[in-house]
Amino acid sequence: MDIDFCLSAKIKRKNPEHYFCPLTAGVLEGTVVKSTGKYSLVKLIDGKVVTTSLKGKMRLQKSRETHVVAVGDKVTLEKRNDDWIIEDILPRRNQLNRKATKLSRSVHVVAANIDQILIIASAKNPKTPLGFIDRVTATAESYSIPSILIINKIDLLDSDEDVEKWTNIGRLYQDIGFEVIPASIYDTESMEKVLEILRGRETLVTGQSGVGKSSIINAIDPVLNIKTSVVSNFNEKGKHTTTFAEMHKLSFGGHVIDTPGVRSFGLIEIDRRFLSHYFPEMEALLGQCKYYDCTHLDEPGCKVKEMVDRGEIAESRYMSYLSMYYEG
Ligand SMILES: Nc1nc2c(ncn2[C@@H]2O[C@H](COP(=O)(O)OP(=O)(O)OP(=O)(O)O)[C@@H](O)[C@H]2O)c(=O)[nH]1
Ligand SMILES: [Zn+2]
Repeated sequence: MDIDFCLSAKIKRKNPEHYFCPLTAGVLEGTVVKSTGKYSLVKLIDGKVVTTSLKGKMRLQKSRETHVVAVGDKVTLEKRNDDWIIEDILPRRNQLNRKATKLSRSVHVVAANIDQILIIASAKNPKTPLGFIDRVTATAESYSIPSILIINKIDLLDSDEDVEKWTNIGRLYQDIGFEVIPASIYDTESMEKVLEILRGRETLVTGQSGVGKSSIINAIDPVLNIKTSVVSNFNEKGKHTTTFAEMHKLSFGGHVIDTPGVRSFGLIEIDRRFLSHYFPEMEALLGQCKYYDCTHLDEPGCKVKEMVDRGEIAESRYMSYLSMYYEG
């Protein structure tokens, strides 16, 4: 520990009258790498991972959140006897929420302090619905977090028709402004592209079960050896192997946060009146509809609908917009 760390911990402590130096008081900083609710795994600055529990009063705070501590959180810790206690959560740069259950208003913080979201879609076995991609990109946009789309398993595309279909899907998202990488774990070049995107950054990886999240991370950084699951040929749903979000350190710099099969990802904080702001191609038309508060559903003089009718905005994107609008 150096003197800078001592100073930063002093400044970050909430009560000025309680300033003290962690070098003497035994307070340490760490990053939450896994949280199962009551207990969290925290990586200390020296790389050691310790099991921690929350200080009693912290468990009662922020009642809308089912887990007070999230993966990616920077925390201060104290060792009492043999137990590590999380004293405080340092202010978050950002946080990603999702509904705790489909109907509930309480939120589960999936991760905090992230630089980007890697959306892994699969071209086949299982085929990712575009609605899933749109839901994640809209959520990411609402938090101003960049998202990158990986279209995985392109090695499985065995007809010209399917190849063309996915090429067009890739182009659609590229034209909107997203970075798109067609990929396969058997194609080194695509894996190298993904590696460069991950290098030195804090990345949340999301995608439905079986799309190849763990396989891609393992292909890029074999040291990690994340558990992979075998996709059933019958229902294309894939076995669920990941339960809690977990942060993994990449040997070439940066971290990935592996998320459990995401059911109702995000959207809880999005006011549906602003939903079109999170579809960049619709946001670009802001102010061009006849009514300033146009919902783009069926108002006359709606520029968004006009562009959908003219094929300038993809029908699939508009359908996703409608489905999120009515759901939210
Ligand atoms: N053909 C092909 N198979 C792949 C590719 N990527 C992954 N797979 C296979 O797809 C299956 C599922 O991969 P996983 O990496 O376990 O998928 P996951 O997204 O981590 O799944 P969960 O842990 O359930 O969320 C495994 O049998 C992989 O071998 C790919 O690019 N091409
Ligand atoms: Zn409109």
